[in-house]
Amino acid sequence: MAKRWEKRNNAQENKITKLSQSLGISEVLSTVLVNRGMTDEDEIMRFLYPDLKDMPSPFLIEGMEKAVNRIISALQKHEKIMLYGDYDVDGISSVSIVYLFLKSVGAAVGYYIPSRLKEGYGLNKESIKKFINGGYSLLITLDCGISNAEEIAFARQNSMDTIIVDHHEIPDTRPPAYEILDPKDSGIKDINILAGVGVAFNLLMGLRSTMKKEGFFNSMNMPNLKHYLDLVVLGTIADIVPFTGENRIIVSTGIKVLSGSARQGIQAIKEVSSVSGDTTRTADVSFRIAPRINAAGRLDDPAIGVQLLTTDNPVLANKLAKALDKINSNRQLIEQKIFKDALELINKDMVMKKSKGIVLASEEWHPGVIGVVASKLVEAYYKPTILISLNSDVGKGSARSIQSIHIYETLKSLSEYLVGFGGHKLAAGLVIKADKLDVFRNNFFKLLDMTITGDMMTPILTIDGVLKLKQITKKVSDELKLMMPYGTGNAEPVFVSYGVKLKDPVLLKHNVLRCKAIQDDTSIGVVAFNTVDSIDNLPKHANIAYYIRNNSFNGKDTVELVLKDMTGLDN
Ligand SMILES: [Mn+2]
Repeated sequence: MAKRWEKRNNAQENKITKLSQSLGISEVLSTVLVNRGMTDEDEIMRFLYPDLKDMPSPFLIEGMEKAVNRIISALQKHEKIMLYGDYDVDGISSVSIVYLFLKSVGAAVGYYIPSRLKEGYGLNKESIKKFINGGYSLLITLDCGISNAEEIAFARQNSMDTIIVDHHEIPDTRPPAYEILDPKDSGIKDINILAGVGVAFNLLMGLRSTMKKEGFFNSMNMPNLKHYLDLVVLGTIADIVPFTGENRIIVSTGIKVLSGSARQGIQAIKEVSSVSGDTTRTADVSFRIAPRINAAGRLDDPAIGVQLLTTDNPVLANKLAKALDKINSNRQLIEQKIFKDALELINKDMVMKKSKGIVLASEEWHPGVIGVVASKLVEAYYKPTILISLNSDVGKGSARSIQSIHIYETLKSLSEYLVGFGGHKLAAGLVIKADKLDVFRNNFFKLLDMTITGDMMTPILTIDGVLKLKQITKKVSDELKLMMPYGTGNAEPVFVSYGVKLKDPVLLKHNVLRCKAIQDDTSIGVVAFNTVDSIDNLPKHANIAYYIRNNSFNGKDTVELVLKDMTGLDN
């Protein structure tokens, strides 16, 4: 699919040169940093060399002191503490670290993860009743709770205090909790991006430092919080939060801790996911580990994830990891089937083919998997997409959108046709009556027709800088690695070179193309994935957009360009 190239704000040359000289970095790296709005030298050094000692104080999160003191009082009085988490990787890793920490300091602690299918998202009164009957007097919600004002009021009426540890937007009605820890409360940009598990980790930092001050660790071992980062990194990567501020420190340190993790559950899940031990990458978490842990929440009992991450029994860990792997294979099959169904439905529907959005419904689609498929359809068609899983006269839908369409706002203006909806800019969920489907669909398309104009339906490729090929050296490529790990909010830099010659193309297996890019006296190897299906279709002159990476071949590292997009200049 053709892309719209959009350059980042172009900073003045003198800033770039100045920064490059004062920090001793290449003009290429300096261009990327300055164009991304970084000019403060200390900030840049902290960005290039993320370090745990730069973690912001946990007490920057409003309410931390009061929450910590309540938990310490529960410890002293041997109160029973219930942890209640969301069923995704973020919720599961949040519950796991808080559970492990509280256990290690001798707390009476239990946990509960609701079933996605039977109970749905967030708290419910039925489970709260069970906790109260079980003698629990303190409830800690993790990666959920902020939208459960009614349930939390119910807990309060029954003498159970609730501490909310969440990162979702705070609704107009603040729940009557004992305390709310949600970094969205603060305007601090380095922390209001935390995943749920990042907030949970902050709670542990706050707890540990206060307990240390109060002498708790004179008589027991002080937990080493760095050892929890293998779990914190899971939820942080899986929740697709920006890799900036505190998250950058968590991910860059956490991925190393994960690589060397001795935790039984981590070793077992890596084994079934074919992830190598000592060099675990963020992509391994996104595409191998997280989907397996998530699969349990989608199709089965999400508590399997917590059991896996908290057990120290290697036999049990292996058994649970294998179970997750199997559920995940099943999830993949279901997903492929729905994707295939969806493509067929789109192809035989003339309206859908021409429309600026996609709305499909079926009785046969599993509600736990349609969101993943909707994302794949957005990738394939670049249209706002809604998939609905029908159950007799009611449908549950997952919506995924493109950059220029705020899907939550769009649903809001069509709310007269919906039973309910919620979500964010790019992803949302909805509930609809089956007999309202047609009218909803027609109005959704009409609305998109009015809103989507010009090139809004062409995906954007953000360009970090324009380079001459001679500026690209192995040294530059090595230096750019300081910007890793890449992810949301810290994308791998994309550069453009204008008017290069493309020579000596070879098409390899799996649609991999190799050729040379030549400009003046410089020639650099290029690799392209799924770009052309025949060498004859490769232009001889082009403007190219690419990543700069190292290619290791026969033990030799050379710099190469990984092609992202190109515009042929032959005619
Ligand atoms: Mn979350």
